[in-house]
Amino acid sequence: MAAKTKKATFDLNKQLEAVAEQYPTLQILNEEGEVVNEAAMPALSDDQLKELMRRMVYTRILDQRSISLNRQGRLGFYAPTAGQEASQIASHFALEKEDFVLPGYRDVPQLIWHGLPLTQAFLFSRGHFKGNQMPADVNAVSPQIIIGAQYIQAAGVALGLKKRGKKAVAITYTGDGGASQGDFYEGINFAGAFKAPAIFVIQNNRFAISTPVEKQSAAKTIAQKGIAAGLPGIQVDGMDALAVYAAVKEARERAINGEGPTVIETLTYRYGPHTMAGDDPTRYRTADLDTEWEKKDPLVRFRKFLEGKGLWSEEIENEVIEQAKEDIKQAIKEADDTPKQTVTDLMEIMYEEMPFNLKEQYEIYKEKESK
Ligand SMILES: Cc1ncc(C[n+]2csc(CCOP(=O)(O)OP(=O)(O)O)c2C)c(N)n1
Ligand SMILES: [Mg+2]
Repeated sequence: MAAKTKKATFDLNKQLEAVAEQYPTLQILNEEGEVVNEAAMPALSDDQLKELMRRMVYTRILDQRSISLNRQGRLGFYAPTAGQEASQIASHFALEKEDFVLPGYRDVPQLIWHGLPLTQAFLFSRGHFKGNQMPADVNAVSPQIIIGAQYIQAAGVALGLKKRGKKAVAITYTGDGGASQGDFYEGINFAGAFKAPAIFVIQNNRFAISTPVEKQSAAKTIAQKGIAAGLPGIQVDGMDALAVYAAVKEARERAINGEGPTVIETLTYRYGPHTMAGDDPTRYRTADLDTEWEKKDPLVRFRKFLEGKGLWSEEIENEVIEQAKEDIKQAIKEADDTPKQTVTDLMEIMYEEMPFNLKEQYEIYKEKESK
């Protein structure tokens, strides 16, 4: 007699769907720049709204110029940012100066708006050590290249802020690919257990280089990954500056009120290649998908919204563009004028006290460099 197969006492699909249902996408501005969620509207003054737009336009120009400079051989490593402005700039806009930023390699704009001079951002791109030295008043570390590693560091920094009684948060950014890494889970789990004031942003731009997000995980959203660690999560329209701002602002308030960390997934898209090192997006993305996302452009919809309020014009935008171009010209000149790094520079910044064997080598290089 054949053994009867036991039936599971739970419905897996129902379980997964019930979880996903709890993560609707927060949107405030639709693609036409119309407010579709008045209740979630953040309290931003007219000047703040204009400043947010100014930063997004400036960052788009910085991206375009960085791509050109890279093609001319005047920049090194560069990961394009166009398309992700709402996700990057509006999330940063909800922070305070004392907050600590732990970015990934695509998040140089947040560092710049946190106070990293453009010249240093260009030096970072060139692999110059000066690009990694944060000014004393900039609470940030240089962009992380190891996918997901910044999530564990952010948990630690946030715990440090808590122990010192600071009313500040640590914010970190990774991508959809980063959310598949072990470090991602370790970071959110630790921060949750210690109620550390951290904000974990996942910029889901649908691809980890060429791997589509559908192949990264069976989870229906990335936002829901927080719940197993006891963290609230929210999925946001990452092309909508107001929605991203509102989510991060609320997460920041929770964090500084001692309520612990939050996971925020922003649905976004990078228009350009993964980096300027040579991947060809046409081999893994369709033109239709590009067009679909370009219609959601964060600058277009925010511009329409501001124009509707009489806060923005072509003239203001052109002034921002000119200012950005001027600043970039100046900064790249300063980067060019920065002395090349030497072997002894690297040895000096690496150690507070140099080991004796390196001291010997140091003297040899000092001698060589003086010639
Ligand atoms: C631990 C680790 N594995 C692999 C890589 C190579 N790598 C660089 S970027 C990248 C994709 C990351 O994608 P995602 O997290 O979605 O971020 P995005 O580039 O889309 O912003 C990979 C696999 C790396 N840098 N570190
Ligand atoms: Mg990605």
